Amino acid sequence: MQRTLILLKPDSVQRRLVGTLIHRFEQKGLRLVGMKLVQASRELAEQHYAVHKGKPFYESLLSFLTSGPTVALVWEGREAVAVARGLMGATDGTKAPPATIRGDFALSVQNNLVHGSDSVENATTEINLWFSAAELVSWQPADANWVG
Ligand code: D4T
Repeated sequence: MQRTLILLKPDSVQRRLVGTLIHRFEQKGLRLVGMKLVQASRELAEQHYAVHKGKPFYESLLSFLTSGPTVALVWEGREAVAVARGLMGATDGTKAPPATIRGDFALSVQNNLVHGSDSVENATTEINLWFSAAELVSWQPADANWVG
């Protein structure tokens, strides 16, 4: 079982897409183990996007992530990291295929609604950045034998 961090970034909240986007992950069969609404600080945003420091879009990206509330989610399931990335689609909304989140709801590169961890290693780091251990709930879904 893998876990992955998904952020519904401020554009998801502003556009009232939170329920719709959570539904995408839920209906795939991923199991929700963490969820909270966060007003990201500059420090949290810097840590989250540390890999992009120095790139031309870095400052704009930090402004965007700190511009309003973000819904932070942890999903668990078989191959959760790759499965979630597949549900999201390509970074650039114009290149994301239909039936993906970005393909259906985004045209922008920056305002692309969701973040998803891109490796199991980064997922662990990012989950620890956004959540304390006490905020994550391990539970057994009643339909695991059917969905798993
Ligand atoms: P995240 O990390 O948010 O899940 O997005 P991706 O994995 O799909 O994309 P990324 O790491 O390459 O970029 C992170 C974040 O930066 C924004 N961005 C990216 C931007 O504003 N301008 C750019 O030119 C690029 C490449 C979008 C997502």
